[in-house]
This record gives sequence, C-alpha cells and structure tokens, in this order.
Amino acid sequence: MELPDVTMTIDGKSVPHVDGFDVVNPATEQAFTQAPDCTQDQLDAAFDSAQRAYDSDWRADLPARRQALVAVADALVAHAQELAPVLTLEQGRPVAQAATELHAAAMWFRYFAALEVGPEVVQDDETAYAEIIRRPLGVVAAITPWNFPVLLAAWKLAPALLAGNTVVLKPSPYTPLTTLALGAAVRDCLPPGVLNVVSGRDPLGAAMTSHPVPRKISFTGSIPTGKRVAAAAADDLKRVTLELGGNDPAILLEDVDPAAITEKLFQSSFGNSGQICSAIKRVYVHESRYDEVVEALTERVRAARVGDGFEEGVELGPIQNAPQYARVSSLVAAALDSGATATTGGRQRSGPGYFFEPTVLTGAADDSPIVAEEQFGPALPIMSFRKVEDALARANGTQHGLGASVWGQDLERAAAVAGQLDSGSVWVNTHMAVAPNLPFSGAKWSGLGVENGPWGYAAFTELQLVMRAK
Ligand code: TXE
Repeated sequence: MELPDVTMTIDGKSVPHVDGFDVVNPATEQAFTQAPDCTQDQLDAAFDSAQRAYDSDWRADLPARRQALVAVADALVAHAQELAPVLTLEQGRPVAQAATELHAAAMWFRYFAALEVGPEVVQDDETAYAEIIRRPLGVVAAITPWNFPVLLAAWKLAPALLAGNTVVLKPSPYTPLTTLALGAAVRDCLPPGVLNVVSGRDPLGAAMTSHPVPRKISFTGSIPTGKRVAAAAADDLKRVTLELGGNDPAILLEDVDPAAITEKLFQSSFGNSGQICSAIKRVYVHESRYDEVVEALTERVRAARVGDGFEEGVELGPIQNAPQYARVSSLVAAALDSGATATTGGRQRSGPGYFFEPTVLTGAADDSPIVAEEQFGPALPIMSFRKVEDALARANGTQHGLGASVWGQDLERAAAVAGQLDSGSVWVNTHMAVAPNLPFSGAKWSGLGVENGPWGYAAFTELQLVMRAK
C-alpha cells in the first residue's frame, strides 16, 4: 500500500525529517515504514510558528474560524477512504471501523464549528452591566494516545481552534501516521502555524510539556504519564486537561434481561479489542442471573471473529502494540494462576501479530490485577454479588472514575443505583455513550477537567468578566 504524505506539518508546510523511528503493523509485527522523529529545533519552530499564528488575526476572527473548522471536517470526509487503511495498518482496527473514526472526527469539527459561544450576561441592573467572555489561552500542546488517534485529536483540536488558540499536536509513537496525514490533508484549510503536527518518541511529549511557549496541555493517555504531565505543567502554571485511564464497572441488577443486552455488553467491552478508555472493564452481576449472563456473553465472545483488520468480516483486530500485548497476556495469566477460569479464550493466538483470544473470566478475585487495574484489552472479568450495596462498594473501590453503568428493567431503580457511582459519566442500560455535545470527564485518577460540549470549549479559554458601571 502506498502511504499518503506523512511528513510533519510546521508553519503550514511539509517538513523533511532528519531522523525516524519504526512504525509496526500490529497484525504482522513487521515494521513497514519510519515516522519522523522531531528534533528540538523542529519542535521550537513548531511552537514559534503557533505563537506567530496566535498573534495574528486568527484569534480575532470567529466567523473565519468557524469556516476553517467546517473545511477541516470536509477534508476529513474527503480523505476518509484514503486514510482509513493507514489507520488500520498502524492501529490494527478493521478498516470499516477506522473509516468510522474519521467520520466521527469530522462530526466533532462540525459540532464545534456551530457551537454558540456567548458572551454570557451575568448582571444587568441599575448599578452595572456585566458579561463573561471567553478568551483563548494561546498555544496549546495536544498529546494523544494510540487507541483512537484521530478522534481523540479532534476532541482537542476542534474546541481549541474554535476558541482562537493555535496548536502543536503530537500523536503516540505507536500510531503517528494517520495524524501526520491529517495534518497534511488540512494544510490548506487553516492559516500557517494554526495547526502544527509533529511526531517522535515519548521524550518529545515531555519536551512539549516543559516547553515555555504552550499555555495549555491537553493530554489523553495513561494515569502515570498524566501525573507527569501535571507535574511538568505546574512550574509554569500551564492549564491542563487530562483524560486518563478508566476501569469502568457495569452492574447488572436482578431484573436484567441478559438476552436483550448481550450484544451491547459485548460491544461496550470488546470494541476496539477492549482498548477504549471508557469500555466496560469489569462486570458485577446479581447472583440470581450470574450463570445466564456468563453463558450469553461467553457465547457472543466465542463467536467474535478476530484477525487482520484488512480481512473481510473481522470484528476485532490485534492488540495495538507489543508492551500492551505483554501486559494483557500477563494479567490474564496471573488471574488464571490464582484460580480464575476462562470460559472462553485465555491465551495468545499462535502465529504472527499481537492477537489475544477474546476472553471471559469468572472467579477472579477483587484484588487481582485484572479486576483492580485497567486491562485495556480483550479480556473481561465477570463477578457476582448478592446485595447492591456490596456491588457499589466494589465498583467504587478503585482510584478510577471514568465511566460506569447500571443495567436493569426498572429504570428508576437502576438510575438510583447509578447515582451512587463515583465517576464522570454514569449510564443506565448503555455504556460509552459519547457524543460531541456531551461532557466527558474522569473522577479521581481518571482525569482532570472536562472534554466535549460547551464545557470542553470552556477548558480552552480563560474566563474574563467585563463590567461596566452605570
Ligand atoms: O500511554 P502513555 P501508553 C492506558 C492503558 C495502557 C497504558 C499505556 O492502560 O495500557 O495507558 O499506554 C505521550 N510527557 N491508556 O504507554 O505513555 C506518548 O508519547 C508527555 C489509556 O501508550 O500515557 C503518547 O503520545 N507526554 C488511554 C501519550 O503520551 C508523554 C489511552 C500517551 O502515552 C510522556 C492509551 C511524557 N513524559 C493508553 N511520555 C486512554 N485514556 O484512553 C509519553 N507521552
């Protein structure tokens, strides 16, 4: 397959790279190309160019920015057929799902292009007229992970640009290509310097967070790296938004209808081979329905077709990278060693590629790492409970708090239980319902700040009170 332009974009232009690093196809374990390894000089040039663009007319011209966001959305759609195979090649996901990610990213740009942004009048009486306006922050450093490189970039770019900021974007070293190609595809949609796209190994992320130019860091990734980002930002009081890992529980009450929800549970747990921050990562089922649920889910998981994302009919691709493959494998092995049972799956698939058999585990202890930590892979532990208070305590008993769901036919009761879960989102009879207009945030160690909707937009602004005395 011939790759599109995957050079870095700095100051609106393609930049030749001095050094590169391998990009591996997770379905074959073969390195198939090299991506640019951004030098310190190139990073400085990217931030300088973003600063110059910020100091230009860009931040004063809201209608132009709205138009630019629509142009980016159009470019994403126009390039979706070309970029989807690139995403599959580096990320592993089936190609139709890769195309869906590109279209979803376009949807985010369109939503923000049309978002109402105030000003908000907070006082208008005989003493004063006061309004709140939202001013851009400056240059934003956006750092993204490997599970949804384009969509998660859109979550940052669209609100940041609408607000009048400029951006330097860095994808994960595991999946740099589609993001670089996106940067190339939208060069004509934005003034030079408004969006710079660089790639490099992990130290580039640290170089961005300690750089003097950016005023805001928007980061999606792991909890340990998120803490490092917050620490790096503190010295300069850079603003941060952190979207970190989750270990989402699903609680299935006694009045659940297993047949009706099995497909939804499967998609919410195993979609993208479990590599979704807000996927269901542990299930608690009332003991009266436990066997039924385990049986139904086991059957569905066993039927899932795993393979290279370019093969017809494949539902689940490989795990995205070697360390993650090793981690999921060792979490499952440790659970099995300490007495859990795999009702289906339980091991690596033989042959090349980071393929792990989709796995359902019963009998895993609450303190086993696959329950207590984020597995981020196609392996799901199912536990039983007798009293709902016990299920809630176990669901809330980790440092994670991204999403959570409660499932049952009595909606009022399910909603009352959901209201006791400590997480940024709680869902009833669904999970992972994410949309551009809905806030997405993590409680506890799952994050800091909010993405999406007007709240996500506000996070790329500084609030200013303007008061006129009468
Ligand atoms: O994440 P990292 P990794 C979780 C998941 C997975 C684990 C590790 O549990 O097993 O994280 O994934 C950049 N300063 N999630 O190692 O290291 C890095 O180059 C600034 C959940 O890939 O956090 C990449 O662009 N940036 C998550 C980004 O940070 C740094 C999605 C994320 O990488 C940096 C992915 C530093 N010091 C993994 N070091 C979710 N929330 O959905 C690295 N980076």
